[in-house]
Parts: sequence; C-alpha cells; structure tokens
Amino acid sequence: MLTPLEHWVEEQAQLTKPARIRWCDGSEQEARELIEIGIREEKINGNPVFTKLSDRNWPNAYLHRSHPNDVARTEQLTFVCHPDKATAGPNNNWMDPKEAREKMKKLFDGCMKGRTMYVMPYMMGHPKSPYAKACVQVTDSTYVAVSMRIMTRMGKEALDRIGKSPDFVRGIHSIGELDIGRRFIMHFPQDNLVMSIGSGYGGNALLGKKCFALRIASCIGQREGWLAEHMLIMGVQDPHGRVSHIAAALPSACGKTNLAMLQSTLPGYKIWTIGDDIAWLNIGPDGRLYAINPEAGFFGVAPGTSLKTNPNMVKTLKNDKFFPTLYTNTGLDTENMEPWWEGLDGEVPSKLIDWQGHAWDKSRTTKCAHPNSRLFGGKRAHLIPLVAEAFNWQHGVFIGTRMGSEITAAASALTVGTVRRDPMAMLPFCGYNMGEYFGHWLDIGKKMKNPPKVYSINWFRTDENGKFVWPGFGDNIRVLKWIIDRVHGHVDARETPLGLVPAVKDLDMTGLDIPKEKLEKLFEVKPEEWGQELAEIEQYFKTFGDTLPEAIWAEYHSLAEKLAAAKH
Ligand code: OXD
Ligand code: MN
Repeated sequence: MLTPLEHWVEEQAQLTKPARIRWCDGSEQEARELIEIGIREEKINGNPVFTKLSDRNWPNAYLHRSHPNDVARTEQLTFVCHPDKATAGPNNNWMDPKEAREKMKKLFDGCMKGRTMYVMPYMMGHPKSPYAKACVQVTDSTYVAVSMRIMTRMGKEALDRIGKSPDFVRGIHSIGELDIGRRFIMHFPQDNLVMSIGSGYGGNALLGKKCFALRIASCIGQREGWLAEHMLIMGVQDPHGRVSHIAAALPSACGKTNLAMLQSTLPGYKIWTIGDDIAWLNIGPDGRLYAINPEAGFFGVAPGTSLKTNPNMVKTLKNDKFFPTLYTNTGLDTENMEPWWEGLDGEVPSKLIDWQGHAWDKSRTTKCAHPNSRLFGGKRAHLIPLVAEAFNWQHGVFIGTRMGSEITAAASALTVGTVRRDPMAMLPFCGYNMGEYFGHWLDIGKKMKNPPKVYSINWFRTDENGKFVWPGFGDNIRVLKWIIDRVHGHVDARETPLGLVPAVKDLDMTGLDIPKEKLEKLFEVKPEEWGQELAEIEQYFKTFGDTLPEAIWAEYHSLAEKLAAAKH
C-alpha cells in the first residue's frame, strides 16, 4: 500500500514523465552530488547550471546564471485560484481553479521527459515548533533543489512528520522551457497546492518561500487565527543582556536583510538575526504574539552588500561553515574566479564578465551584476517620521495599511518619487482579498491579551538638498534602542497626529554628530503637506470596496481631523 505521499509523487511522475526519480534527504553529500550534476550535465541557455568559484576568499561558492528572461518574480504570471474571484480580491490575479488545473496539466504533461524529478520533503519552521508545517516539492532543477536545501529544513524530519498523513503542502515545479509565454505560478489555497512552471527564479520556483509561506499560509492563517507576514525577526540584546524581539515589515529591496543583520554602532548592543524575510505570528497561551521564521537560509539582494552596509552578511558569505553559497546572476572576476557586484568593497577587478557572461568594465552603462542578483519601511523622502509609535493596535494596523514606498530610478521605469502602496509589505504576497486581510489583523488584535506595540519607521527622509538625513545601517540601533526603552516604559514620547515620536534628547546619539535642528526635521509633521497623501490613501482604500473595515476608515478620518486641527 502506498502512503498518501508516495501516491501523490507517483501521480506527479505519471503526469511529468521523468526518466528518474530521486528522493532527497537534504544531506550535504547530496547537495555536492547535485552541484556536480549542475556543473557537468545540466545547462541553462547554453551555460552550465553551476560554476565553481575560488575558495580563497569566498568558500564553498558557486555561480549560477539564469536565463536572461528569468531574473525576478513575475507578478503578472502569478495567480491565486480561489473558487470565486471576490476572495482573491483586487490585489491578486485570479483564475478559476478548474480552468487553472486544466491549463497547468497540459503544460506539465511530459515536461520532465529525459530529466530527473527530485522529490523534496521539507519543513517550514523548526521541526520541533508547534507552528511548523510539513511540505513536499518536486522539481526538475538542480539549482532549485540545492536552493531549497539552503532555504528550508529538508529530509527525514519532514518525512517522519508527514508519515501516513495526507496533510502536507504540495508543490510541483518544472523549469519547463523557460519560456515567458508558458510560465505560470498558480496557487490553489483550498488544496494547499502550488504549481509553477517556466521559471527557476527563487520567488517563482522555491515554492516553500513566497508561494507557500506567504500566499497560501496567509489563507491558512486567516482560517486558523494567525498571521503569515513579510517580516524580518530580530532580537536586540541590550548591555544588561536582556533581549527584546522585533518583527518588521518593509517592502522588497528596502533593507530588511541589512536591518535583520545589523551591527550596532552603540557599544554593548548585540543583534540576534532570526529571519530576514518571513514571519509566522501566533498568539501564545499567555496572550502575547510569538514569531517564528519558517525559513532556514537567506536569499538576499547582492548589489549594495558590503562591509559598510551589511558587515555580518559579508562575514557570513566568507565563512566556510556553510555549504554551499550560491551567487545568482552576479558578475564574475574571471582572473580570480570570484563573484562581484556593484557596491562590493575594494577595487573593481580588471577582468570582469557581467551576469550574462559578456566582458564588462567601469566604462559600461549597463550593470555588471543584475540589479536583482541574489545571494539574499518603505522608502519615503518626506512626510513620514524616522520612528513613530502607534497609539494602539488598531492604529498600528492602520499605519500598516497605508504603507508605501517611493519608486527609485534603479528599481523601475515608473516616475521617480511616485509612491507604490504596499500595505504591510504584503501586496504581492497576500493570498486573499486585502480588505479582509486588514480585518483579520484587527481580529488578531482583539484576541491578544498582551498585544505588542507597533511602530512605523522610515530611514529615508531627505533634506532640502535631497540628501538622507539619517545615516542608517548600524546607526539604526539608536532607533531600536528608543523603541525598546518605550516598550519597557523608560522614556516619554511626544504626541503628533501620526503617532508618538521621540524627544530628540531621548535618542542616544553617542559618537554621532548630527545638529539638533537637523534631527528635529526627522520628526517634523507638516499638516499642509498631507493633502495629496490623504487623497491617495483614500483613493487606494476605495479599491477594496466594502471589504475595507470600518475601523480602518475611522482611523483614516481621525488622522485627517488631527492634521486639520494641527494646521491652526
Ligand atoms: C522579495 C524577496 O522579492 O524576498 O521580497 O525575494
Ligand atoms: Mn521578501
């Protein structure tokens, strides 16, 4: 008798028709074998899947070059297939589940012919955590299989946890033909199933990450009373040894990994990096909120990573304890066989090829590393203070719903300075109607005896010359210190329409020289500049129709009134 898991794998094999099936145990030996196969046998766009790099400065390092059309998440090809469109909401692409299954079945039919199907049992979350979930993904890509081993807990513990149960999260992945016209990432929340074809990129192909741990898990969380969030988790240890925990949502490419791995510029503070991308938040028996990181590795953006911006990441990459580190679409110093990207410390190497394998030097106008090449609050130039404490949970939820980030020239062809609304940094990842999702956040607040305090942060406020006022990076500890002092009732705050902000004297500025008037600018609330912002928030909220909770409208009106009163 086959177990439900074996039966399911058999079904996928009948559909995709691989030449071989290999069950993965998640061991280092296995990763070495898969990398060897990727070096010698498998090709993407004519290049080997992996190239071994020099161990001298970057131990256990391999370069992966993807197909040039496959370098980022493809939101336009990502669908959430609830039985009815309304459940998906205005924030998702929707397809009828029956139609989507038919479509995917056709695309998957025979797609693994001549290839190996890797079966990967894995856990999202620590196997001993009551909040962890057991999952299985099949794939025909060694890059995906090796990456899944880095990002999840793969192997026996997941198999044991599944046992004879039919209750596991299913993921079917094939790189297919890497053809954008035949690329789809389909989510079936009712069946805890993801089907993805035509891409090998992390967020499209490592199905435990965005697809399960956010989109599907947000739906499970709505049913079961918890939250799946796009948040880092960190512990901040103060000089007395007391650790306080913070979970923080920032949109993609706004510095979550750097913040999670912060190196304090204040003496005596130490950071515990628990996660840099996803948090599952559950209410514990004591009525407090507890976060776990369902992932086990980092998948961060390479460009801009250096000893200045993220010394702990550079040290992690140079540490030979981890096997392997994969560099995807970075440049390559062909003389020393080392990875390279814009913003890395030191001289630009003299013999470089870019992420597509073409010779590159500083005179080029193109980037050497793809801007979204990987190893691993929103940016607002005006209006939003460096830090503000929400008056209460409901107000905190409102702050999350009106989050947005300014589009930068590097990130997009859209108008620079335009704000992209990205509530809770979850816009691309919430698996159901966001209006209802805001309601779920409010409900969670009602169930907690001891809700955590909520803060908004913005490292990116600029002065009249367009320069960042706040130094950021390691100095962000000063803001975290104020937050922790507030949580423990050690400092007062000043009330503004946007929330409670620090008195400048309460920010620990030891060793930093920023004039008081400049610091004050970081907390300035200028009601006369809020007209357009309020109009944009209102317009955005209206896209959710009646699903936007009354309480969020009430917070909106209360903010508008407080700003109007402050004008006089
Ligand atoms: C993202 C990521 O796109 O973490 O947010 O990869
Ligand atoms: Mn992310």
